Amino acid sequence: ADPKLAAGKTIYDTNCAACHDAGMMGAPKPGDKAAWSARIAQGVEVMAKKSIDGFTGKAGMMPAKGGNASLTDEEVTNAVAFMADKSK
Ligand code: HEB
Repeated sequence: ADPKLAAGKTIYDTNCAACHDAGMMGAPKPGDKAAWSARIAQGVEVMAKKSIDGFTGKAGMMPAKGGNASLTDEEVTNAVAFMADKSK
């Protein structure tokens, strides 16, 4: 198992799941391939940058670092990699 994905799961569970597990306000659910295929096609680096900076898309508003400014860019990137891995 990839240690970055394991680290990403921990970050995801504590910082991202509140919105993403429930699909709250348009947040794509990990495992929902239809919701993720076009996002994954951008590449993890692009998704990570958008998640670090925050962005508003067609589905809703993704807050910068999920609203937790104390997360490092690497922690957010690992969480994004975990989500993408679960959804491909
Ligand atoms: Fe989120 C989206 C990640 C948190 C809400 N996100 C998203 C994405 C990703 C993520 C990757 C996709 C991107 C693209 O497409 O490019 N998140 C994430 C993470 C976290 C989070 C990693 C932790 C840090 N979110 C979150 C929260 C919330 C959210 C907390 C609520 C509040 N998101 C969201 C939404 C979306 C997203 C709504 C969708 C947007 C659009 O429109 O697209």
